[in-house]
Amino acid sequence: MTDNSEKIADVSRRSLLRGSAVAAGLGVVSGASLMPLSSARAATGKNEVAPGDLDEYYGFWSGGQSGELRILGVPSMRELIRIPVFNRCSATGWGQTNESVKILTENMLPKEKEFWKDKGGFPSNGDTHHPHMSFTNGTYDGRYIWVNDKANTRVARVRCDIMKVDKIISIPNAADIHGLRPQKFPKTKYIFANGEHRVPLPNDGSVLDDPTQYHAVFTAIDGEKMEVAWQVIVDGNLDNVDADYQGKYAISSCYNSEEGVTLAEMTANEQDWAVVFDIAAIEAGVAAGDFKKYEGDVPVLDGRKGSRYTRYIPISNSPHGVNASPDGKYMMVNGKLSPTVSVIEMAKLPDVFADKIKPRDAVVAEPELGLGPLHTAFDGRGNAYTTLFLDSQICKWDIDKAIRKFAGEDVDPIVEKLDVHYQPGHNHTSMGETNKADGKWLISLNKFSKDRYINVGPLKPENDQLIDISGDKMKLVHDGPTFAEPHDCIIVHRSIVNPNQTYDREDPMFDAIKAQAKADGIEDLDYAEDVVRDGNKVRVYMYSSAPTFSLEKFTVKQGDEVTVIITNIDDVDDLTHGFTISNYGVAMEIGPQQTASVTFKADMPGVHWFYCQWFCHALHMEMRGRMLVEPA
Ligand code: CUK
Ligand code: CUA
Repeated sequence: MTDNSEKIADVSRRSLLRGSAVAAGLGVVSGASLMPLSSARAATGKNEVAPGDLDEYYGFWSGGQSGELRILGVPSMRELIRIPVFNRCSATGWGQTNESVKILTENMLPKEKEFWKDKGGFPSNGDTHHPHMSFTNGTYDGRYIWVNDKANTRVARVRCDIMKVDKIISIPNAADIHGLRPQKFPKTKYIFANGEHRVPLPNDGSVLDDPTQYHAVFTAIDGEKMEVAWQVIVDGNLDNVDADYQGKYAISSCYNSEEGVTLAEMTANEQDWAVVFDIAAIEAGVAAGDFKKYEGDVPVLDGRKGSRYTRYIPISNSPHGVNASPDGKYMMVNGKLSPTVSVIEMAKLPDVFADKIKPRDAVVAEPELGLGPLHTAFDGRGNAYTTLFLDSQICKWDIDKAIRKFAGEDVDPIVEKLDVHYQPGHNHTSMGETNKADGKWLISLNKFSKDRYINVGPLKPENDQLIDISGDKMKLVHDGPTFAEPHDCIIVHRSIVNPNQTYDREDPMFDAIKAQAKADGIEDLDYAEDVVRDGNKVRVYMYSSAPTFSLEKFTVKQGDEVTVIITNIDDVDDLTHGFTISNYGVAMEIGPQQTASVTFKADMPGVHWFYCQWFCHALHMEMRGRMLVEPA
């Protein structure tokens, strides 16, 4: 045995002895850790996707405080691509190209424009939590993905044909969008977005340290137009939200019914609540003019207690995740500080709104599962899988038995508990938030990896674990390290997602550039090699075709505002070029058949090479040219 293998054996022995939590999983987990990885894979088998083989599912992962979205292959857990959303991306130029800056800024609120005007124009950070796909008839339809930015109160939309963001909107009146879900039925119309933190309305400084005048605001976004349709003020904080399978209701969890501002105040009450929103009643209220306007041209309705638009269902202390069961019958509200999950029967909600029964009477089960239930996923076979943050476990439970137990029968709804490593937040099953839940895979998004990987310093990766749920027993089959911090993911069958291989030259995303080129007298943007001067503005048009740019050099004057517009005329799949100007901080991606542009000030005189930074050809290194900047 070499020194190294001794060490590995040592670590394994230590994990064998690490106490009951790990020892419980001895047969699978610790046994596997003594084997080389390849045979460990072979032993479990099913998640192995051999080199060259394709995954069965697309996993869309939020990137947490990195502000992006990621695509993973499931079950291999290979990270396939990153989609920049609210972050600045050095590789693609997202946040620098004119096209991305337009998307990032065009729907900012006036007060944001004012605030950011001397600070780069827009925020370059984000905090994405909840990526969700558009639905038709209760299942994914592969058109869009929406994702929230908690850090800057925004919602973005990704076009799934090109896997790029096409719209970002700032949400007025609300503070810090957290929970986000699209309507599932009949076809996604609204995207529901929870403003988590309570602030004055309007938040313009006229009210400051008076929390009694703070409010949380629930927002419905028209997902097609990407405009706010209406908003509702509620009591308490808003946390997570889900939509039903009937197209009638949305339900948000609310913690902080105390409306406190300190931790002690916020957790004082034994009971908080879930707020149910009656979509048709709210739309009628909007039509009848029963609203006020604050920031923006948005109707804001009053949905506080006693309102006809909402009902408040009491739930034990600080509920968190909200998850609709795939049969459409139930909404699970996860207890967080309570060891329970409250099961709301959707069919009882009309009676709740008609005041025929008390809100609490819509709760038909409340199984006690363990410590720190945060989120619940489903297998489509009547089982629910709830993450237990404090216990570091997934609890599999039988929904029907939980209901029978609540009704007084002597049955145990808990089917199995599986250790995960460590402290899971969200979990998600394959197709599990649709009516096509297929019960094959479960992902546990664990907040801590601790000792699961070689030590990389004080900042450690998260640990996303893949669990096979196709059999009677849950089986942990893969550890996947991830960087900050995928709160949530969705797992979509690959038959639903069909991105293009290249851009489409007729795509409306190129209309603005085409119009500018036309105004500059350029006949064919695709074969342009022109330098157009317009005062101290210079527009440089070129095209790329491996391994050349159509201009070998261009000359500008110091102080000019230069816009470089490049069309990549290669129409081969995977033939992306790039454009970097060295020492100018300029870099962007130009995908096959894409036009991209970037604007900068030519303040530094001299010879500046531009080059292609996306490896494209045997002569990729030679794919370059010169920008000559004449001194003023
Ligand atoms: S939240 Cu993070 S673990 Cu933002 Cu959906 Cu529950
Ligand atoms: Cu073009 Cu590298």
